[in-house]
Amino acid sequence: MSSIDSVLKENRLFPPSDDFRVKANVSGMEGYNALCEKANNDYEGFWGDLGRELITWKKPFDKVLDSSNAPFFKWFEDGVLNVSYNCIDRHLETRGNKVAIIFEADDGSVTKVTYRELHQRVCQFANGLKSLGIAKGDRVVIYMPHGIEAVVAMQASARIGAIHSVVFGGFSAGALRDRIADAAAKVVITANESVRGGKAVPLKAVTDEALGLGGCDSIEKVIVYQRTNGKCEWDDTRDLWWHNLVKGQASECEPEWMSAEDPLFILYTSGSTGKPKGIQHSGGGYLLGTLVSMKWVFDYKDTDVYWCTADVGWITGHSYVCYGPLAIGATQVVFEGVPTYPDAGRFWQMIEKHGVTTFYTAPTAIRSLIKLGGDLPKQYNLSSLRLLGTVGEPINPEAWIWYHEVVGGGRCPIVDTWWQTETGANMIAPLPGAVATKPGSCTLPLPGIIADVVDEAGAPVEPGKGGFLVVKKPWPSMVRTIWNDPDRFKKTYFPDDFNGKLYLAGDSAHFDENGYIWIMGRIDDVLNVSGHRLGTMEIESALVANPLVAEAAVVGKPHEIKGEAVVAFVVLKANRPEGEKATQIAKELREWVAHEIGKIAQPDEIRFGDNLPKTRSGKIMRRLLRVIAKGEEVTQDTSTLENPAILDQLRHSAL
Ligand code: 6R9
Repeated sequence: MSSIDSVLKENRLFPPSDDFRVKANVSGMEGYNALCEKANNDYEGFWGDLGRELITWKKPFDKVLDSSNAPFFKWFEDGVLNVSYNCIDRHLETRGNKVAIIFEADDGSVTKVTYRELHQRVCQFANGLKSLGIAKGDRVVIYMPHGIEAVVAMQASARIGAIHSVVFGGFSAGALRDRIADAAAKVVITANESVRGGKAVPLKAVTDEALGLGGCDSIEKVIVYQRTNGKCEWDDTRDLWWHNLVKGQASECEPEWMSAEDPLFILYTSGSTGKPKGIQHSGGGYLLGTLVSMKWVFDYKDTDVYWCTADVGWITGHSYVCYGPLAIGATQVVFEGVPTYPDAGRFWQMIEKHGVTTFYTAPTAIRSLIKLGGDLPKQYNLSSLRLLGTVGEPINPEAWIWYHEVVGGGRCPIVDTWWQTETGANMIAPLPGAVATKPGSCTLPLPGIIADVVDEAGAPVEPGKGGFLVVKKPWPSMVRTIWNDPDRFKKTYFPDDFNGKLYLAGDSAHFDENGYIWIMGRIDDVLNVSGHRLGTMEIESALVANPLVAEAAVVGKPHEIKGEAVVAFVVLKANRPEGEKATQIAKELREWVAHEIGKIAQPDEIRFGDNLPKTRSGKIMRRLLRVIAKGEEVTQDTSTLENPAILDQLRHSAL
């Protein structure tokens, strides 16, 4: 990939300024090394001390780590806590009147909520859920617009010990149905509509459609937050308004006291097969991961105004909107809209307006904003910023330098944070007052995270050579299992290839001569489109579910803004279409995929063929499809192909 080649040449180092280093929570490489050494000498002692220091326990734990049933590790299991108590109640005495959330709606209107007000809202909604019979261990699906109520719904679930499963508001009815059914949820919390970029999305109508698809018999109630004046269908026996549910509810709600190992949430993510995986996290370890990273990676200070732009529908919105910032007592901005509405200056205008100090976003957003207005940040006063972050995909050095210079005024460290839905919290990232940054590299693992790059045999590879990114020891915020599928958990993350001992991240990576880690991309059939994980198999199954389609293969190709674009090779049941007809069917198929999965999965390019390149044993040669998608010449040996002539046809059929 060309972006990776250019990344490889990057060697500039950006050490923290003296001023930043002196004030940082982890100061200088001495500070970083001391923490690493402590973790190396006494791993459990290291995490145990952090667990006691950063979490408020109802009953403290005695045992730190239980590996007796590896890879189903348990952390702090005999400790008792409530995550919502840690995010809200424990701040009331000292920070009750501090603003917890500065919410900016799509239209620019602002609502501020203090910790005391948030406590009241969460308690009332939690009592509302309880009045419906929702209790510890029940699953609650949240399909909501990004905003205060989504955070309240998640916190309220955590408060009563229910397990939430947030489904991103851009997913389709089919995707929502699958997640409701897999989790056997009792309730869906949604809104009549969401608003993004001035456009309304009918979330309630999609929910109705999802429930109508079948398989959702577990659902007893649908709670609807009224976000707009838009009308929606209503089923009196099943649906109830959020405002009616909370009316008259007490503003106190005793938290459910939980074992640290009780599940906190499930979040579905794409993998190598067509079926998304329900990644299951538990309360204690997860909370600790978010807190540690808020402190070390985001160098959290009480005076900060923190803003993570991710939607709560993704893991980044869970860890760095709903949980981490609240657990540490921060004031944070929550933004409902999109970076380009009403224009590409929205982020910069909001940073100025709210005095944001810490800004965390995705490389794809940065790249699109450069393209739409590389000089726009200069029109705003961004002097409040002191720290910048990125997440979701590798950042190309050009975008990094622009972010550093134009947004950060050359003075803000950039934390390029590598982590995953499965890891729960940041894993590899520069601690900004210690580690010198290098554009394009996520640099060094956090203290206590034992990451490595290994070959097929599990042996470490030398610098410059690519290999599998692995984690060698369990860590507190790690995935506990895949909901309903412990075998898949084991096979996917702790495969026998490495004796079941190493956590396999699914990314390839290499070390450079400074010992810094560079992420090269996924090793499985997962695409990273605008920082979102999409399984090629999921898109293929959606395509072949269309009555016109006989066969489909999906691959990625590099894309300037999205990182990767989706390319679908399609064989129809009827003859290969040409001209107008081909354009028309391609359009239909794109709409079909949007309807089956969501707009984010729509193929950017569709290529019709009479067939797909296959080996004599019938395997689709995806390697060749990738080359064709990139528009490159096929130089590989094609002698094992059943039908070599197909390559030429596919090369010329892009739509
Ligand atoms: C947090 C999140 C995880 C996958 C991961 C990797 C890619 C994430 C990255 C990065 C390079 C970074 N990824 N952060 N690649 N540099 N800083 O994105 O979770 O949606 O589960 O995706 O994203 O490929 O394996 P998730």
